[in-house]
Amino acid sequence: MCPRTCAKLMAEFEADRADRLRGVDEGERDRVTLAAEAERKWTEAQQSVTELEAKTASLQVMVEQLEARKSEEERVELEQRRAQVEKAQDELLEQLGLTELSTRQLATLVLELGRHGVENKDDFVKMIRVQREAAAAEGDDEKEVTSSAVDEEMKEFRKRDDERKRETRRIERQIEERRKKKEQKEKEAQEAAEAARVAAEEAGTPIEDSTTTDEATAGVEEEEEEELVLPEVETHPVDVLFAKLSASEEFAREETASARQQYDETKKELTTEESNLKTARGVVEKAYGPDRILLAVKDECIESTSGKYVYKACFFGKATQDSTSLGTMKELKGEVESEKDTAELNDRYKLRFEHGTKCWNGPHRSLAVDVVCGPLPMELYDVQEPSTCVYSAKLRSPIACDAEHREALTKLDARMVSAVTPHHIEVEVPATL
Ligand code: MAN
Repeated sequence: MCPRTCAKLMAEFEADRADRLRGVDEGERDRVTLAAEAERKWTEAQQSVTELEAKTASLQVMVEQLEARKSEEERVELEQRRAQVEKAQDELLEQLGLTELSTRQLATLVLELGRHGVENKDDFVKMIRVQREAAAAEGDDEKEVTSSAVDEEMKEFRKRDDERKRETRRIERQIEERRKKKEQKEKEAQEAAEAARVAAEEAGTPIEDSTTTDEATAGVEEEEEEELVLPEVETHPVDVLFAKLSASEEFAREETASARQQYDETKKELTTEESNLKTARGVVEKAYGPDRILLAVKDECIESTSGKYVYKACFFGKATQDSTSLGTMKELKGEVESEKDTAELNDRYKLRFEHGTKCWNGPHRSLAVDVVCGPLPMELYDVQEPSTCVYSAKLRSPIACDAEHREALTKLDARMVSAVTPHHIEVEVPATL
């Protein structure tokens, strides 16, 4: 019996109950907002999947077409390159004078090359010439060996090269003269400075040592002279011919390059969109509970400082204790479980984070979060570690404020109210409500 405290207890119970119901009311209102947000996101995600499916399908077709075009262009390029190389080879053979040689002479030439190799391009041309002369001697008419194009080229080249060598020697001599002249001037300047120093010393006004020779040489003025440049060495005519052959081997068509580029770019775009589609499908394939309510908060993270740690849990993401992983959120299976007849209203929504960093000598860390009905903002609280590396926490969120919650709450509330009416004053108010 509580004749004196009954009224007070009753008042407290009523205040507490009113508070609680207010929280539930607000939570329910916030849940309506969240449900609308979830619906919006759901429609958006579905649209996104539809769009991406269409986009990837058309990209797929484009990629196939572009691949076919690329192959065709590459085939044409190869064909044209072969023709170019052949043409360049023919020209080269012609210019080197190899076309006039018999198979036997050509074979001899190959053997010669195999046996001795060639030191330089001049030797190469010489070896060819030997064979050409042999070919002429074999002929009945003992005709003169006509010069090949490269022979002619080389004659001119040699003339120019001799001139270049003479010019090089001339300039090198000039450079040497200039160097000597400069040395001489420097020497004279040093001697003059030294003489001045001695004279000053004798006159009793010595000049400080450091201001003598160095400054004297620095004082030697460079005369304005034209720059001496050695003539450039010209590329050997045979090298020029071979360079043409190499260029033909590099032959590339712009059309082929552009077809290749278009194919590569489209293929890359397809890969990107396929990955976007995968992500979008991942969104619509998940379970989000009644009204798909959890989609509204997908990727949101809630933090809580407890003891010396900061705990963080992200919907459909990871949970951490500072930088230590407490696991990844387990996908919900179908609808969120609802245990209708339980008095533990607040435990109906459970989120599990599993397979976090392994505990020393223990399990992989995990966190179980019970979602409790309450208004926004969401709050993570009551973080505990009931056994080593096994964590639990509560999350206040409108998510749990659904119709079933209201129904169960009403029933429980009716029971509680009748339990604490004045004619049953000996009944204790349960701590849970
Ligand atoms: C860290 C934290 C603790 C945990 C120990 C186990 O200190 O993750 O919560 O109990 O490791 O070694």
